[in-house]
Amino acid sequence: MPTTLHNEDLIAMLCEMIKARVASDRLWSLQRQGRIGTIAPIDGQEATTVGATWALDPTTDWVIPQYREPLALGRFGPEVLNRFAAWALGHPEGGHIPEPVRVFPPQISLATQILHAVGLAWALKLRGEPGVVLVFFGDGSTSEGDFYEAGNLAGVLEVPVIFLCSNNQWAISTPTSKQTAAAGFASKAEAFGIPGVTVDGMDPLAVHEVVAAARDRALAGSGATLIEAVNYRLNAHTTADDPTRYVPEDELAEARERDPLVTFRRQLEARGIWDRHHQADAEQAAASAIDHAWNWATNLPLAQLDLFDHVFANPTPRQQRQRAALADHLGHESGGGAR
Ligand SMILES: Cc1ncc(C[n+]2csc(CCOP(=O)(O)OP(=O)(O)O)c2C)c(N)n1
Ligand SMILES: [Mg+2]
Repeated sequence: MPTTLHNEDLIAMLCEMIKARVASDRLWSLQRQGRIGTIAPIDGQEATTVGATWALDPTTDWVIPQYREPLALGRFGPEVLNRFAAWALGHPEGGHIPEPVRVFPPQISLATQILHAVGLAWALKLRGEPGVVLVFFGDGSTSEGDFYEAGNLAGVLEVPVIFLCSNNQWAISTPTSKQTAAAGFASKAEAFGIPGVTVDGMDPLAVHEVVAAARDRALAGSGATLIEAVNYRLNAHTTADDPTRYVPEDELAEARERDPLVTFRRQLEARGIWDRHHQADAEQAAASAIDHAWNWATNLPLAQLDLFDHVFANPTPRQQRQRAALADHLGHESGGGAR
């Protein structure tokens, strides 16, 4: 797995960042049309996600996202975007992990995925399998107990995990200044006995470099690293949020100047490997990718009754009602409860 990036890698990275932004905008508009539920845009966090995943090997490494990153995980295969569209539709297929795609489903329950990452990395270590686990989480998630439990266990076990805190400066309306009194989120690594690194999360090449180093360290058997990628949430928290009520206008304007889609594009133009034709082609390809994902998701067969199996031994009254409604919808006889 080369850690040196060639021109074709840089082009592929910018294409993926553009795809993420276009897909994010499309899902936003689908939500406004009432066709999907709440969605969390990725604007401003594309460089962090893409830079990090380009340092990984999709054939051996694993990614455990929070709820924004699946828009920018094309490095691990187009299936990730397809399944994200299904997830946005509330289709159970959105939670499936088809082999061999090594990406977990989106996680909304803050910080729980950090524990899953340590467990998975521990399994890789016990089985002697190659690969590392990279887990994304937000600045707000670092206030959860799960973050500390996971970090502590990873430090003790020396497992091959990379903790990537995508610090977009906000946890809904809570700014980082009210999230922690520590000198940055990377400093929390000290309590776990692992290295902590802060990086410019608006620069995909800088993120790539620190994740590649953390991966080398993990593969050498030296254990975990905590990376804080400092970026900025350029859009609302979710489609249910109104950031104009709390994000300072001047701060947002300053962050927009550092929009990674603009700055990285300029870098590639300066290298002579990108121009407006490439840009138009990339935007067209991005629109096709989200069209395809949406078509795939909307053409999936309806959920079946086994959706309710293996949830609770004794289904709740609400689950029984939902199961009966689905059975009715599917034209089946309702079993009305546990099977
Ligand atoms: C355990 C838990 N508590 C609270 C929430 C409600 N909640 C959803 S998103 C969010 C803010 C998360 O902020 P951060 O971790 O910084 O991620 P970001 O949305 O900024 O990417 C909160 C509090 C939740 N989803 N899970
Ligand atoms: Mg945040």
